[in-house]
Amino acid sequence: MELWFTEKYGDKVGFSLKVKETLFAGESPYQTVHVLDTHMFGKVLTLDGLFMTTDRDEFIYHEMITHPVMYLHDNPQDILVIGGGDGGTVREILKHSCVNKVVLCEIDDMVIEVSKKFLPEIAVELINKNPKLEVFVGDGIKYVEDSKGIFDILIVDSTDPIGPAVGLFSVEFYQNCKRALKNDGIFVAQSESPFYDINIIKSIKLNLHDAGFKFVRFYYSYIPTYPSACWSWVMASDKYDPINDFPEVKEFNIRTKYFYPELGRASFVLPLFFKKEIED
Ligand code: SPD
Repeated sequence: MELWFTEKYGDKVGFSLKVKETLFAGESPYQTVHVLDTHMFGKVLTLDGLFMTTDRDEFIYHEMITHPVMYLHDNPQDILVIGGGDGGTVREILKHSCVNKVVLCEIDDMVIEVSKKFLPEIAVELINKNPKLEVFVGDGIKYVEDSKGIFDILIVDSTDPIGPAVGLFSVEFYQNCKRALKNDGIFVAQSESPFYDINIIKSIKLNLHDAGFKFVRFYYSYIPTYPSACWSWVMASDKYDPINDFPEVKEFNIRTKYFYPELGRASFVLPLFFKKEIED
C-alpha cells in the first residue's frame, strides 16, 4: 500500500510527497511534530501538518534567509535567530568567520531534539555544540522584549502565522525587534508565499513600517516544498536599503549551493504580480 503525505493549502489545493516511512510522530506542548522519510525529498520535518524543511531543498531556504543579510551588513558579529530550531539557519550563519556570537531562541525543544536525531546535516552545529552558538529554549517574543541594542542581525525563521508563531508577525513584536537591534542592525524574516499569501505580506510590510523601520524590502526565491514554490523574505533596517546598498563588489568566499552575491541582489527584483501589491 502506498503512503502519501499532503500539505493542504485551504481545501482545494495541496502538495503531496510519497512516504517510505514515518520516523517520528509526537505532540509537543506547542504543535504536532512529524519526521518522514520520503522517496524524493529525503527526510522531512513537518509541524502541524506543514512542511518545514526537507533534506533535498533546505539549502535554498536556509541560504536565502541568511546570506543576503550577512552580505549586506558591513560587519555582522552578534546574531539572534528566533525559531529555526532545526539548526539550518545557524549552520549558514556560522560559516561566516566575522561572527562572534549566535543566539538561537526556539520555543519547542522537541523540534531541536528531533532535528539533532533525524536531520543531522541540517542540525550539525547544534550537534557539534559550536562554541559561538548559545541555544535558548523559550519564548522568542519574551527574549526579544528583554534584549536592548545588542544584535547586528535578527532573523525570524518562524513557522507560518498560525499557532505558536502568530505573535511573531505583530507590530509589538517588530517594535521590540527594532529595540533589540543596534542602530545599524537589520531584521530579516520569512514572509510566506507571494502567490497565495499576499495579504499576509501586505500586513507584514505595514506592521514593520508601523514599528518604525525606515526601509522594508521583500525578496524572493523558489522552495519546491513550500506553497506555490514561490517564497519570500523581508528585510527591514534604518541604515541599509538592500535595493540601493547591496554591495556591487565585496568578497564572498563562503561555500554555498544556491546563494551568490549577484543572485542575492537580483532576488530583490520582484515579479510584477508581487511588486505591484506592495509598492509604496
Ligand atoms: N510554510 C512553511 C514556512 C516555514 C518557514 N520556516 C521553516 C523553518 C526552517 N528552518
